[in-house]
Amino acid sequence: MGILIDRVVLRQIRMPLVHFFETSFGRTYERHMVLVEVQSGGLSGWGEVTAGENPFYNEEWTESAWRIVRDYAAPRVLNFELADASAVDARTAHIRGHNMARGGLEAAVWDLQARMNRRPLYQEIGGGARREIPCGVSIGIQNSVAELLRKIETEVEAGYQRIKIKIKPGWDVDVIREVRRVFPKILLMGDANSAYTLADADRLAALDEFGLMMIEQPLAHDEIIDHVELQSRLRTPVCLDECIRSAHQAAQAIRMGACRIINIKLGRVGGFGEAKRVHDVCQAAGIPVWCGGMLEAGIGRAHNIALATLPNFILPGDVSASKRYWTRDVINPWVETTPHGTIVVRDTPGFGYELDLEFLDSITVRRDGIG
Ligand code: OSB
Ligand code: MG
Repeated sequence: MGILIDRVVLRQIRMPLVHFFETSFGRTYERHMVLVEVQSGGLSGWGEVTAGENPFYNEEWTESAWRIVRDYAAPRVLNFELADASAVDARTAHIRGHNMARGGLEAAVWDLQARMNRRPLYQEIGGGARREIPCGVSIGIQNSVAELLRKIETEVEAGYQRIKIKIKPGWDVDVIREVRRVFPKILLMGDANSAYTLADADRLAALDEFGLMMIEQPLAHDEIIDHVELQSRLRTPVCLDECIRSAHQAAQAIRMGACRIINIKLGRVGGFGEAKRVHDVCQAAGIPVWCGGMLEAGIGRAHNIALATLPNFILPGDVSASKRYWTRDVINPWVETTPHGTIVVRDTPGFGYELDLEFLDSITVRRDGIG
């Protein structure tokens, strides 16, 4: 028995962040995300599009996501007999790019299928290798090093297993030296979000002495070949984020030696189907992966937790507690971490949390129904 989706409802929600989040490409104070609800015979599945507010991390942003889901992706799954959720990916594969928009819809159908089968989403996608997922935090660029050190201390005390700090030219070697002086033993890494070029290789090699777990996406978002040369000049493992949009690109990057670790983001690769294929390619090659984040609200966070139960997600990821970002989350309970820096995977059907529909309505700024 397949899945027949009779209606797709889109919402745009607005959620101010507890604290601004700054990367090498800019500061975010407030998130605007698109939520996708797919309906079938009285049941609903939910997805969250992880695109940012501006086309700076990749080409997508809130507005493009809205248009792509409404005008191109949703019409491809509506009133069409899908064999199962894994069919959604291929139904929208003719859309060039816009993986986050495609992935928001795809994830919603997986959630719907899990609810139809009364199973937790992590089981539906073939996960369940662990009952608790290991968690790290991503800490943005701060106004001062003192402020950064305070933030790190808070997160280490909360139990998070590794600390990632955002870096860029001018906020790198000296900052990491100071972090290492104060916290000599923590698992530490830097994420450049493509802020460097190969001309900066010596500067990046200067980070080798600080024993970082990895340096994430140092070079251009679409540049695998330069990462090959950079990795050959660094002792620190390179981890690719922005560069890896498909299992094919993951296989190429690994084959060429562009990285030793890959960050998998559900949206960036277009949903659970491709995320699993990236996972499998990495696992077969002995490349560990971890689950990245895009400042998600509860739905996206819950989907990330399910994804991170696949076996090769062995490194602590960027999935952390709701309260680090939000004064109120859209789900109940909020995502919480244990004192040893893990999230316990829930066993309720679908993505595992209750939606706070009343709150959701209060932060919805735009709504549209298709079908
Ligand atoms: O590169 O991992 C990234 C947030 C927005 C855009 C890109 C990135 C990030 C993060 C935040 O690092 C991770 C999180 O959601 O906690
Ligand atoms: Mg990153």
